[in-house]
Amino acid sequence: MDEKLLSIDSAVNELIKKAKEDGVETIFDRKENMKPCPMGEKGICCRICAMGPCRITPKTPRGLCGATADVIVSRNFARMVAGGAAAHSDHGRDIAHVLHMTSKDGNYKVTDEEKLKELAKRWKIETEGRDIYDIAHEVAEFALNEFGKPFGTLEFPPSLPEQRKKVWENLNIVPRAIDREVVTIMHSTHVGCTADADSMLNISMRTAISDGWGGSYIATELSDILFGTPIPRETEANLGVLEENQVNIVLHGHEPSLSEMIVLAAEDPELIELAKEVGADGINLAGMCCTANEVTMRHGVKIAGNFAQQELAVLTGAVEAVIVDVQCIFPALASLAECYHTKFITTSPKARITGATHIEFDEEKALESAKQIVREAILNFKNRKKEKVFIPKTKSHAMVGYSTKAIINQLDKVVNSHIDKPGTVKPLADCITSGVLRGAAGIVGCNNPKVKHDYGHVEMIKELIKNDVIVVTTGCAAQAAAKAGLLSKDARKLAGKGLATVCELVDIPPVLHMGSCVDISRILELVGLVAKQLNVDISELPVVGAAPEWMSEKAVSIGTYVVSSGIDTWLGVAPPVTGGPRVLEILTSEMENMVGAKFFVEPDPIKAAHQMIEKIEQKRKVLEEKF
Ligand code: CUV
Ligand code: SF4
Repeated sequence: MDEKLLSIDSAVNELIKKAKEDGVETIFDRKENMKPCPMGEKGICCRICAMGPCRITPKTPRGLCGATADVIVSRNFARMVAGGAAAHSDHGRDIAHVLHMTSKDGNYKVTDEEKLKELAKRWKIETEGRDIYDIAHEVAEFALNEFGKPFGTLEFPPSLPEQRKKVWENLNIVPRAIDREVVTIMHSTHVGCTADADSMLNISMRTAISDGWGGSYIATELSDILFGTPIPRETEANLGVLEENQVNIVLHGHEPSLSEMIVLAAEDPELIELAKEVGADGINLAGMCCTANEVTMRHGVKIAGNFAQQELAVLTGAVEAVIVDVQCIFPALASLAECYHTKFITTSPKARITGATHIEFDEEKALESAKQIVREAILNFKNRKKEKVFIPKTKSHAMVGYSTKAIINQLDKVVNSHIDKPGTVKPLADCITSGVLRGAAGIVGCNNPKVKHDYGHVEMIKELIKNDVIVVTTGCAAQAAAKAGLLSKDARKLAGKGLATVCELVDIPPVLHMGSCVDISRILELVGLVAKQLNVDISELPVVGAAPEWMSEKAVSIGTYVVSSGIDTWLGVAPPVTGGPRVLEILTSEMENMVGAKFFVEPDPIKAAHQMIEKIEQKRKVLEEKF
């Protein structure tokens, strides 16, 4: 196996080599030996009841109950959507609980009062003359109610264009309460319920929409209220951000309620003193996966790497603790950490891992809990084995923190205040209608060893910006971009003339880091606002999406809500639906007639980028006739 082929990131390849020398295995080794099940790959294996498992073959075209390939594939797909929507939305719910816990003297406070009041007004909660914390608690209760309210439909944010809502109404896919949609999928996929691919996919769309425009949107808005709405700031990315002479703590997972407290704890003078006592120069925090996105957007905490790099951080031998909460955490970290001095600390009852050190994070005593966890890391510094340490030199400069509000602030730089009022997305809409920017692309999602690490993200982004398509990014895609230097303002030199000019005038990089996976709601918000500005539906905009290296159920939910929102979406890895001809037909063709967008599958990121550009130009033609 040629190790050079595994990643475009030299830090990754160097550490894969170290793994061999150290005699430990990583995902890259396990991938070599894993032979995926061909049934599972096509989605035609059903384990929904104990009469099975049933597998669809030419000799057995139906399960014992009579379920066809399409029935089985569509149910499996729906359950992936449910898993993903549940993960994002439960994260949103946790954040709502934290908002409900805020008080003037507590660990958790309201940081963005303006955003809180805006949201309160939207939800018709009285703000006049009230204590900010009374408002916060009522907003939190309102949000919590969105998960399980018995009647009515989801409260949509004002960024959702009316036209889009009509599309959903006509298809009967307007979500009701968020939990209810997830439960409906679990119910409908139970043996003896939905046995119709079309209906199953409608239900999937409704659930996915409740994630993107519901659970995830709530997670983002409430996180901003609690911890601040991100503004542009500088950071660095890749394993080179780990420090030889400091206590290195890697923050991995998703919910900012934990990582925010760790950031605070790491600033505690007593703990910094303790770090010095054990012989370190200080405490160095570095993020991984979406937690990295959360804390870099709000504090500039450096990014250690993305999903495929979590084991490699431990392999440097220089990490005192990997602190995790929920989602995207390799169970492999437990046994790997044992080969080094690293403490692998789980904190959430929702994600306990055999072999890990479990220190439950108590939100009621958040800062105290966080300090205890940081102290564990510091005390572990003495166990570091110098001869086992290897920190790759590689790191890149990046700009992060482009919330919708931050983008609008940047756009204000070019507003001619005699004609237009500041504080809107009009300059962006103008750039798109005039053709200076051909369009926009959201590049999101994970790493997947089926794709050469980071290759899918980086090549696609480069090709798009070269062709004057502005890119917004979240998740592990954003981190791939950061490591490749694409989030730096310098990356303008890789952009086409139109995009480079816009970047210069507005003072932004050509690729904008908009946050974590739940922050894809920021992308929906931005796109929705541009559509409203132009009085068109989202599906009419020259806007596309892609997940070149996706792997999680969350990504299936995301893909489904992005397409349901009217944005054509390219996947670099085929979802397990190829065994269901009708399912495939709906996802890759018929959805276009239903919601104005569909899925494309293209493993080659450059080919995919050109398909995306072609789609953008098609949409432009129609749009230009309107203006
Ligand atoms: Ni939530 S879902 S690997 S961390 S983007 Fe990264 Fe993002 Fe996928 Fe997970
Ligand atoms: Fe087999 Fe039907 Fe049971 Fe699935 S639900 S395992 S297809 S009998």
